[in-house]
Amino acid sequence: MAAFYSLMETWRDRRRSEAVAWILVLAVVVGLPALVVLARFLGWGEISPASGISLIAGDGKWRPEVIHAVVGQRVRLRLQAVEGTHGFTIPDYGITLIVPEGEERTTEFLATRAGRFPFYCPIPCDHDRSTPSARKMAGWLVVAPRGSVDRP
Ligand SMILES: [Cu+2]
Repeated sequence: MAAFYSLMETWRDRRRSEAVAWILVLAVVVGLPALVVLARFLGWGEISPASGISLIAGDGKWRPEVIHAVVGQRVRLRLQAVEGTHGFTIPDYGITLIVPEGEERTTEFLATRAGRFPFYCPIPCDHDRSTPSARKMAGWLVVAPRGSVDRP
């Protein structure tokens, strides 16, 4: 009889651990995708793979002078200095780098805030010397709100 009870006990324990295992499997199989969908829905994190934007410094300008992104987008900037050594900074996004003449640099950032953010060349290059007070080689990063479609 004792052996029978012991067997029943083992069977019940096994049923319980099986149930726990199933709950864990369900949590991963159903819960994880649900969490991802929820995250997208609530607007956490990125919405798309990196979008690449190329900027070229030369002739006293960074071109293009306006670059676009959407909140939630990861933006990869490719910066080339074809004439002179220049810098590139978007202070609001904490981006600053120097691009030596004839070289290129890349940087990535996640567009987290909508708005218009100035960029410019922060180093005293030739174009700054002519009019020291003006921010030369300047332009705008325009970040549209999430979900907007009016982008180039
Ligand atoms: Cu410059």
